[in-house]
Amino acid sequence: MSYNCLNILKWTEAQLKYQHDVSLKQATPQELHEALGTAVMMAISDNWNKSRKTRMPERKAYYFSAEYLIGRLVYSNLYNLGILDEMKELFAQQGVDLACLEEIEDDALGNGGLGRLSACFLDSAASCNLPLSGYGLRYRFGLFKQTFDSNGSQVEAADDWTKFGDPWSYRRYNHTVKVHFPDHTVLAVPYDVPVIGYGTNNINTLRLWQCEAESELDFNAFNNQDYLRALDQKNKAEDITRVLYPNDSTWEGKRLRIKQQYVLSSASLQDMLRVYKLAHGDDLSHFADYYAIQLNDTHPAMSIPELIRLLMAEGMDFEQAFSVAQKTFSYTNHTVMGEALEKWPLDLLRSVVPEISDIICRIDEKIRREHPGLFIIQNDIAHMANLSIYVGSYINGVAEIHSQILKDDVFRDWYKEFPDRFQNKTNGITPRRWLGLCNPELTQLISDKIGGDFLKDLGRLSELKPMIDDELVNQFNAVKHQKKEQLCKVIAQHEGIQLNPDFIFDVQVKRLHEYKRQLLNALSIVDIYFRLKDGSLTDFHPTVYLFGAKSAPGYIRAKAIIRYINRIAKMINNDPDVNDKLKVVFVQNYNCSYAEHIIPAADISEQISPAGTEASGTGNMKLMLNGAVTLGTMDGANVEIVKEAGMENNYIFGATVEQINAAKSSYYARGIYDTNPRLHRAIDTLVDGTVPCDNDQIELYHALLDGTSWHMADHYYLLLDYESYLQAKLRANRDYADRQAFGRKCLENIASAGKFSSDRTIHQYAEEIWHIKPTQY
Ligand code: 26Q
Repeated sequence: MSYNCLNILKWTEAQLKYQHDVSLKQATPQELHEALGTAVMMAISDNWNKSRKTRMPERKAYYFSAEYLIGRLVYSNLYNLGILDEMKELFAQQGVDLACLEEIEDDALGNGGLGRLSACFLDSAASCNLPLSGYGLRYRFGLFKQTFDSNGSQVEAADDWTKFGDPWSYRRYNHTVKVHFPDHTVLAVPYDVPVIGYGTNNINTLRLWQCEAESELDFNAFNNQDYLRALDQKNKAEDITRVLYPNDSTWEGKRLRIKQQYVLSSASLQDMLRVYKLAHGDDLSHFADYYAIQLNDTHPAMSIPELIRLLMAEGMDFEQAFSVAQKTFSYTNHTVMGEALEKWPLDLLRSVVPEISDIICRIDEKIRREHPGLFIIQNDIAHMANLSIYVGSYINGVAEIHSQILKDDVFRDWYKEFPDRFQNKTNGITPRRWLGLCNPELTQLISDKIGGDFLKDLGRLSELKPMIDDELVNQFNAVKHQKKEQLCKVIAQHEGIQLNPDFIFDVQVKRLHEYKRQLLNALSIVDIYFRLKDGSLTDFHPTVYLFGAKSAPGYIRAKAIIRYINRIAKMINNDPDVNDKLKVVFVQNYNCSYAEHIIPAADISEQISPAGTEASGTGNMKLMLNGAVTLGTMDGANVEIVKEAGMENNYIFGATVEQINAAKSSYYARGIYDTNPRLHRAIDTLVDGTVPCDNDQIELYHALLDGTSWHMADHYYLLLDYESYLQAKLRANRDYADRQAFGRKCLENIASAGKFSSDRTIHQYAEEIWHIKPTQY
């Protein structure tokens, strides 16, 4: 495999001339991006075609996901092709700095962890030569862009990500399929995105569906009435893939969401059936021999009844079709929280997808007959997770503790009936984007030590362990300092705030949710602030607390937390008494690209959800891999992180799952508030005017101390874990003073991060669920 960089440069120039009539130097970053993208697409086309053709006759896996949080593709694609540095060099010779492409916006067709996981999996499968294709939706608007107004409130703006074109996909109109609803039929038009493997010729495909109206012809109607009706039809079709639902970890039962899910399901399956027939003929009874489908949560679970429907339309009987579906599908669960499990009212389902709801009813009758006590439908509500466990080969959780909770608790009755179906697949992250690309300095340092291309075999990081000595620690600390300097520039530019790279960088970056407890972090910062002011906290190393998070636009409490943190930040950052010790920054519009700047600069990784709530987390892995210590609870993948890297190299605090369960029935948050004067004082800042107060903050205050009609006080146990958290946080802060000892902990974490490569995860899916093998042409 070798790509001719000079050709890519020439093609880029030609594209610029042809498309925009500008030279390399005249081109805007957007024009340059489009032209370079097009040139790269030309360069890879032979390999892409060959990859597709070799895969035709083989057994393959398909990843069905409503979300792909891909991030910015231009650098990662050049990186995976192994030509990023050379292309930078070539452009530099032409007087063009490829750093200008930092302006290009992310492909943000996902919310958070679940969407980013899909993207990491695709990268890993392509890099490991595994035959995995992705199917998803091409939302016209991705995840909203976030700014803060002068009150500190989140303001959302539409993410018009294709405004300057989308060079990284081909519209394949010839593979368009029709999807039927009772009142209209829409076209699902596929856009193919290449998934370029790292260190291999293999290129996989992500196929994203975009809805369009069937009858463009009507636009030629002479009659004005017809024209308007045609426009209505056009909007009605395009509405379906107009926007990504900006929720994360909460479930919203919306009609349009059913339509999205059905389009994803039906279009993808029709496409697979077409390819199946080409490769294997018309006998569909062997469908499951060639194809495995992974459902990324229940969002695409309508694929189950839809496959049964399609197979029956081809002449199979229900039992046969059921059996094929059962062999084909497997389901990954990403949450233990009841409110996030999808449950569709049957009448709503029937009005949007009547045939699907009929088949779900049939499946419900079958399970009630064959497995008394289990159900899909209860009180006229269809439980999509139940459907996915029943009509599937395997169900898995995404970290050991999470998979255990699924068996013990969430799906207890199902585990009793189908114990062999339950598996664990601990999440992972692609080390290409999350180390090689975002932290070339650390990558170089590691490769100087252990040699070879460890990004393809991350387990080799353990070879570092015996090499950790004073010199390596000094080198690591120097790299960390450099990454902090770089981040300071980015933050100065984006937020207008000047930070000092000699501070500790304490980072909490993730979606804003009550269970993730950003408010706990904020309260501890307020407490520290008061202690610094009254002089009771003396041995404190200067620290900047960094937040990055988007809130679902309708999530009032989450938005109140953002506002509160911004107000705290303003107070602290403007207080000369503490300015040489304490800063708080909530960056705007946290996304993949911002993460690529923040994560390499972090010293401390805040992973502070109450035990038993975060299914896995993946940011925790990215931060570990970049040499941050974890300040966290025994939750999600944190448990496995400290198992790998050692308790002594991380800062673990708080109640365990067992302890929380034991405390539950007699939990009295206000009792803790009454007996902890410092916590009392910190919580009071929500309402006492220390910072501007509003009704939503008052509501937050009461939710912590008094509860609501639907929840006990302090549902996420902030007060329960508070003192233990603060002590761990202050201990980490003190430990930082010994730069050798602290740097050693960071390196121990890096050396133990091998397990968390998504290459490992994807191999486990391939072997234990999909039964597919790597192949190369
Ligand atoms: C559902 C219905 C209607 C509207 C929105 C949704 C919806 C969308 C996204 C529900 C949930 C999500 C996202 C969930 C998610 O990101 N879960 C995270 O998945 C990660 C990958 O496995 C885990 O690491 C995280 O712990 C988990 O929170």
